[in-house]
Amino acid sequence: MALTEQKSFCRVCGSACGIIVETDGQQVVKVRADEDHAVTAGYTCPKGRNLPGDHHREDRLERPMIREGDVFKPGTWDQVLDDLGGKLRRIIEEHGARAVGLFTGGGGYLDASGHLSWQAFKNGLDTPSVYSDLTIDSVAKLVVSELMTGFPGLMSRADIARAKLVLFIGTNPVISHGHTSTLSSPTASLRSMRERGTEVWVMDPRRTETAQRADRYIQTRPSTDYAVLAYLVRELLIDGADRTFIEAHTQGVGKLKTAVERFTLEHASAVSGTDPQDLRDLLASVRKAGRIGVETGTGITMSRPGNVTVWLSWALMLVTGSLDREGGAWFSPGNILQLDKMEVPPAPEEGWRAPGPESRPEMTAVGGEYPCAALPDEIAAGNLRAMVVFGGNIEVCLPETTRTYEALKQLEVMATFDVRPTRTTDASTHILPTKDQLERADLTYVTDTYFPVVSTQYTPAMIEPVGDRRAYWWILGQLGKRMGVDFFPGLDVDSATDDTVMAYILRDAELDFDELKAKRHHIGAPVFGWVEKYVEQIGGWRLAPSPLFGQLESFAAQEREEPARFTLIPRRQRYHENSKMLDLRDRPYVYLTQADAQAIGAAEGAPVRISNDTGSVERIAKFDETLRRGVINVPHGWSDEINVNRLTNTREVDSISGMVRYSGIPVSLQAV
Ligand SMILES: Nc1nc2c(c(=O)[nH]1)N[C@H]1C(S)=C(S)[C@@H](COP(=O)(O)OP(=O)(O)OC[C@H]3O[C@@H](n4cnc5c(=O)[nH]c(N)nc54)[C@H](O)[C@@H]3O)O[C@H]1N2
Ligand SMILES: Nc1nc2c(c(=O)[nH]1)N[C@H]1C(S)=C(S)[C@@H](COP(=O)(O)OP(=O)(O)OC[C@H]3O[C@@H](n4cnc5c(=O)[nH]c(N)nc54)[C@H](O)[C@@H]3O)O[C@H]1N2
Ligand code: SF4
Ligand SMILES: [Mo]
Repeated sequence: MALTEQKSFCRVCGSACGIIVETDGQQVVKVRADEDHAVTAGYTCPKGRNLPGDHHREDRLERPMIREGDVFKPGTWDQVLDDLGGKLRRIIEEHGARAVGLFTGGGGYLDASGHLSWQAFKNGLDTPSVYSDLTIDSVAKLVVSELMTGFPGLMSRADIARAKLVLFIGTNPVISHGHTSTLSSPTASLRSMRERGTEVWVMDPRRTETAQRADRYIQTRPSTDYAVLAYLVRELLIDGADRTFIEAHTQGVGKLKTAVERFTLEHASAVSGTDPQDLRDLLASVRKAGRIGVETGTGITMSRPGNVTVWLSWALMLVTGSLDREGGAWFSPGNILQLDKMEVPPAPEEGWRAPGPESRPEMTAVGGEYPCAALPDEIAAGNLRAMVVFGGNIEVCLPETTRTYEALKQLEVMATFDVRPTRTTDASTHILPTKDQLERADLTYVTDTYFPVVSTQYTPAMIEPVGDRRAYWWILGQLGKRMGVDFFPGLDVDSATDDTVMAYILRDAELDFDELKAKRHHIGAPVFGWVEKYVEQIGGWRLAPSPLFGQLESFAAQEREEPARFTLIPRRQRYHENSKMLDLRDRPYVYLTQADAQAIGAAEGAPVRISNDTGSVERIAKFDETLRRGVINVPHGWSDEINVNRLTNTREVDSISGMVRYSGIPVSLQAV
């Protein structure tokens, strides 16, 4: 048989690298980088190249199933959807729509029809019980955008092609390929940035792979970077700020000045545990650069001062006249999302506050979603009786695993879309096997605004789906018939194909589907100045919105406290993506410095118990001298007893967003 080669793009992570898929009939033989790809230009990582192995894995899900007691019974789609539709309908009749919740994770939003289906389900049922990775990942960015611009969901990204200085804080793109803004071929990108004369700075408690390729690195203590940013803003407001920009485009500079007043060099370096000379040098470099770009990641958004740190990173870019400006940072409007064409009333300075989950009165809904941390309480209170999981591994990714997993098992219905069995599917009542990425046509949809240029890609399916796997849109469309809900108004789900669904997603976009399908990739250059339209409506960028000002004030007391002896922070690894591809190469270690290990009498390769008030986890010790003393990594992705989320909790959440804390967790360590 002859090998066939087709172009596609990878969806293991949001970076959407161009790939060439070699197939022999229905056998996927090899995936390699597409040298001609306009953005990723011949780059892939080992996860993308592992797609053939992942597709042909032995334990894949191929049949729809219903659980009866402890066993899963395969059925036909008619049987499984009749049963599921009937049960969901009854629960809604008896308890209202809010009793049916939904969640989407990486197996949902990285599939265009998965994301469409999650939105369709939420809109079709009109349930407020909406959950996603947002409130266990990046919600700080949404909050800051809403408070500072009146418009939620604007994610800034450094103008890497022109900025004279780029500062990476709590993000390690060499491994992750970026947080809400991707850095394609990260090593090559960093190299060309430096060759063009961009100074690259990194702040992180770990000397990361990105830090090792930077000009300068500052090893901050976890959860304290905001102090460094506040110091920079304070000093720039005294000398070096872009007065013309501040005057013309911002409001609240006096309030910002008050907010950062306490962050003298001495205070900032004491709080962040850094050498004052490093901070002085950074300030000098920022002054010299003029405009700068700041990139933040999960090391920030998962920490207690997440909102405040993202805010001060924007404030720093505003006082230097860098935000929405060439040579600073920009916002991608996206070809599909078209953020620049939206007509939305601006949010007030306090932000939009919608009622939150009833069982957690201190929480509000943010971005139309309930915080994930509320899930176990909502189930215990009987408010939530069914969950439909759109490609999430919620046993692994949610906080306080023990309690959350027990709660999930109490649900009357849990229907999960996935391609392989997990502890989440184990706890489900209905399993809905979905087309994997090689089996479906797709678009870069949720990731529309993530790329280093304005970029949208289309791919056809590479092979036929195995077994009874179906597309999200088909499964949901058929379920809708059983529930009496038209989830996709204007789309005939009996005659539709993946392509007609892609065209349906693009129905309001200027981008024409047939054109995109023909050329596969639509690219535009970075665009500057368009966010001005939104901020002018509110009288300029809000430099110091009250809720953020309040949070910063509230940290003052804690700044004088002694840090915990051991602090856990998150870290992404090269060979797995959250809970995907764990079998490829990475092993579930606890990473710590040799000195810290010796201090507790642990040897490399020996088990160490990590514990706190929530729970405990045992892992094999691995020395890592890139970590700051007292800081440890217990990477996430693994389930059950070694799941790091046995150490995280559903109580200590952010007061504005309900975001869970996954960074800066005090723990104790014991050699076992
Ligand atoms: N302690 C701690 N917890 C964390 C984090 C952390 O750093 N530390 N990170 C958090 C973050 S940022 C995130 S985004 C979440 C991630 O949490 P999730 O989004 O739940 O995690 P993933 O493992 O990426 O994927 C979810 C599921 O999608 C399935 N899947 C893969 N491909 C497909 C497909 O094509 N179709 C379907 N239907 N399913 C598919 C996978 O088999 C997997 O079971 O975890 C969060 N949890
Ligand atoms: N290979 C791989 N790539 C991935 C993923 C994966 O699991 N594996 N996951 C994907 C997902 S879901 C996401 S959300 C993105 C996340 O993308 P990133 O946010 O870039 O994630 P990380 O690579 O973990 O980088 C976070 C960094 O924050 C640091 N950090 C932790 N706490 C603090 C702190 O308090 N201050 C500072 N300054 N730094 C801190 C950590 O040491 C780490 O280096 O990655 C995506 N890409
Ligand atoms: S960085 Fe790796 S996992 Fe992410 S899209 Fe590219 S090849 Fe796929
Ligand atoms: Mo994430």
